[in-house]
Amino acid sequence: MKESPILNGKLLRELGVLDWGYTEEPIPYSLKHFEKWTDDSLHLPLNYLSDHRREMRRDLRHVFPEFKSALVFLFSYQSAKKWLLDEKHHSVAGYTLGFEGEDYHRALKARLTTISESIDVPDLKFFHTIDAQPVLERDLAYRAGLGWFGKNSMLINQKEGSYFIIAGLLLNKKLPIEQGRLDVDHCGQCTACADACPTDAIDIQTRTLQASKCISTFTIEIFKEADAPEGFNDSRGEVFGCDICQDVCPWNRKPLARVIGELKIKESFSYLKVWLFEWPKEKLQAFIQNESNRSFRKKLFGTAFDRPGKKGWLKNLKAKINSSRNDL
Ligand code: B12
Ligand code: SF4
Ligand code: SF4
Repeated sequence: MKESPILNGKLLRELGVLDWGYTEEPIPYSLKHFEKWTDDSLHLPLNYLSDHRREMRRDLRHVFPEFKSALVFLFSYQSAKKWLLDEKHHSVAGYTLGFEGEDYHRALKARLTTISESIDVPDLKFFHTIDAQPVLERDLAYRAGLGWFGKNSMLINQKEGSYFIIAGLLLNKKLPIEQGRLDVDHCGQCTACADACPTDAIDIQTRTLQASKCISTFTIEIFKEADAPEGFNDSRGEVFGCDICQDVCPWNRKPLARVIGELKIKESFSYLKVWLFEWPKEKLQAFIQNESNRSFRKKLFGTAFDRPGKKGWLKNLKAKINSSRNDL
């Protein structure tokens, strides 16, 4: 990770930052790709990408009018990922357990606040962007020199792969930091991600997905109403999110091989380990069936898992009942 007198490198490492970058550019370089994607309706059923917030994504000043620069951080979930790949479990996305079981929106907001408090620049204002804001965050990280857009559409960092969450601090001042140098494509002739995707969601020409085909959409975003995309039952038993197109990416091999340490889960979320790694599917289903939606969501509050609620979880588990991981 690079060093700067403005940022405390030791603190960043303690907070799980793999790398960081800086940009003064408010307009996404890949905007036309995003606009074509939504014009072609490839985002559906994710309507929040084409409503009034589509316009806001064109320029960071629509989100934070005082914008002059941004610091962008890559927060690791590599250790959770390594653990998940090594253990027998219900298959869940790595990010869900990457922040000690806490929902990353909450966990990273706190970490960004800690970072901002450590920056000693007078009258500096901060605006946090972590997933939920109308900001093209992969492009923000690209502009900050943190990686390239892989064919699986992930932002990939040459040294650290793609198992990280992108979070940004938009600032009202320029900082004495060199802007990131734009990375170039390192995918070459590889097509492993598109070949491995069980639902054929990836278009390697445009480096985007058909959102309606992605297991992540089906299991996290549209949890109640949709049918499983074709090919879902050929997956590894994904019950919450999907990392397949990252797990096969050669750029994630070295970073995972470097990971040491155990999976850390906060004491208050320790039940997750039991539910997800000790109970067989039938036991988890029966448990959820006996809960009211309210009490089930209350139990999961603060984790990444509460969003689909009882109905969504039962749908996710049921869709996999005949899968190859039926022995779980
Ligand atoms: C909507 C969304 C989804 C949707 C759609 C995903 C998609 N690929 O668009 C769904 C629900 C499917 C999804 C799934 C996941 N998501 Co998501 N998602 C988002 C969200 C909210 C918006 C993304 C978006 O605008 N997509 C529209 C497409 C067109 O834009 P894009 O993905 O940024 O792609 C850019 C490049 O591909 C480029 N581009 C496109 N074509 C071309 C062609 C060329 C030649 C070039 C050079 C560039 C280029 O332009 C695009 C626009 O900038 C962002 C957070 C945010 N605010 O940005 C997180 C985000 C993209 N997701 C993230 C994650 C972690 C995931 C999952 C791994 C979660 C999981 N395990 O289930 C999966 C991964 C699936 C995948 N392979 O993308 C991370 C990605 C981190 C990273 N390393 O890239 C983000 C950035 C959240 C965050 N703050 O960290 N997600
Ligand atoms: S996350 Fe899974 S379903 Fe979505 S594109 Fe990647 S491999 Fe395909
Ligand atoms: S699997 Fe291959 S093609 Fe896909 S993102 Fe990784 S390097 Fe690029």
